[in-house]
Amino acid sequence: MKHPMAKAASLVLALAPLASGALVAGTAGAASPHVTVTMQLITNTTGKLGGQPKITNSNWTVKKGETVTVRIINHDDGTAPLTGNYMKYVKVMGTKSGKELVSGKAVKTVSDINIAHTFTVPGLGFNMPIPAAPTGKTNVIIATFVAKKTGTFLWRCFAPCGSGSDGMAGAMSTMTWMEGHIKVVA
Ligand SMILES: [Cu+2]
Repeated sequence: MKHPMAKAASLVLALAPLASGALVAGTAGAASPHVTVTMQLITNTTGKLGGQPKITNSNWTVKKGETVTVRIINHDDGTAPLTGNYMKYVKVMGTKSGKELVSGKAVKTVSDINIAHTFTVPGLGFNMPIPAAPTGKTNVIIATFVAKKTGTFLWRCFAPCGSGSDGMAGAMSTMTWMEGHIKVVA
């Protein structure tokens, strides 16, 4: 299926050649580089894990010290409340403002019963709880951070949104579905 963002993405990629492999919109600030990474949280998936949720554009690269805005367009109206040690991920962590925007509203936390997924990078102390979208609609979750160290960091979702008795199999244990890598380069 043709990605609705494809046209816009190729345009901005042409403007932001530094941020390879990502849907990145560069702004031309000379002093402080700033990129935007856009991911989509989709549920109309096919194949072996068909029907399970997936975060698109799951591997991307940014530069140490640049300001990165992560923008997640969430199409998933289902919830998967956090459990056990993962309950801490109801909180927004590691963002510049200590908050994230949920469809324009700044929040520090998302109520557990409304959580659909998380976008969590433990190695960077960064966490975005993703509330379920209104039925049949999308919500957009936006947060900004600065990567302060180089390396390759695993991100993952900590909401039990996959298959199996605990919801942690299937998409939840499959790279590029509910986990991926962020590379921070010098
Ligand atoms: Cu998830």
